[in-house]
Amino acid sequence: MRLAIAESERVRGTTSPNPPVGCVVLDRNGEAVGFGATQPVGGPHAEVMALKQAGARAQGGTAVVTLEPCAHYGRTPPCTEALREAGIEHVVHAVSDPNPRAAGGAKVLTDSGITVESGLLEREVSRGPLRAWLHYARTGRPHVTWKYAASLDGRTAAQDGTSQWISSETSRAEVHDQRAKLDAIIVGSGTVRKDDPALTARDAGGIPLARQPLPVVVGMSDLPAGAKLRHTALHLRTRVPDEVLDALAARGVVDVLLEGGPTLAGAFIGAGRVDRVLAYIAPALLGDGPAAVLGAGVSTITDAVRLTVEDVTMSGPDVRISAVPRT
Ligand code: AOF
Ligand code: ZN
Repeated sequence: MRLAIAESERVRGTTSPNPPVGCVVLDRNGEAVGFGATQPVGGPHAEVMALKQAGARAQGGTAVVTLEPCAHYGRTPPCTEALREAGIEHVVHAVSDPNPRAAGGAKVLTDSGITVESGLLEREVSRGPLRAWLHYARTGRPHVTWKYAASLDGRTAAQDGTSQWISSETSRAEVHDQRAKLDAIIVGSGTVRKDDPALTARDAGGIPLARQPLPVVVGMSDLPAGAKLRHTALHLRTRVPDEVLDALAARGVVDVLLEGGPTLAGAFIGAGRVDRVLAYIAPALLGDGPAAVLGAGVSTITDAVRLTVEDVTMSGPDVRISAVPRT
């Protein structure tokens, strides 16, 4: 399953609105003979890719998949059929498919005499590669990660507004890698005026990576004539988070990064539309600079948006914290 997760990670950012699924086929002796991951929409699912590589060695073997194999004719035929035809005798999957159109694969497989085991590394998969898609499948809305960098005292800039570079080079490189695996990045039009970001994913040498997320600018005002995003971004003239998310869902966007600024972050937090907070905290104190969030609707301590920390990791000299709202 760890190998299947690694396969799925490779295609993250290329499959939406379908899930990035990974699959490994083992032959009857338990040797890994086929690896596969979901292809872009309309293309083969992970199981079909792995079976193709395994060829005749799949006969009597096991398929290990991060998501329950689909049982439906969608844009592609059911994976349950492909597994049966290849002579697979055992299927192990991590997460059950919440999509009512595709679900039921486990039962179809069992009914045709294949043994099925569900739930292996379910937590890793549902928090990792399938997290955004599971949220999208259950709610119909894209999954929103709000990312920010701040000083240890929670400031995102100095008093005079200067903010380059609070976080370390390591953290910034990490952010570029993440961008390449996303469907879209949202910023407010205020950030475009202030910082003129390109929102591209770049390597250490500043060269754009092959895979680029859709840049999205949110706000009522026009973008400045010379802005880098003026001709590349989708400009949504609203400040209402659900209108933004509906417009993105309609374009098949599943996994979104919200990058700023503080007013837009406040609007999403206040509307309950931040599904994960990713904070890069630099060991610096800025004193009187602006805060990371404005107007999240918290006026007294009992209104605080309480989170649960999922992960804390050092990112160079910075601390990276991943936290999710308490349910
Ligand atoms: C799998 N393996 O690799 C993926 C699955 O329109 P289709 O035919 O591409 O089907 C899309 C649905 O199939 C998607 O919403 C999800 O429920 C499931 N995705 N299933 O067996 C895969 N990507
Ligand atoms: Zn399938």
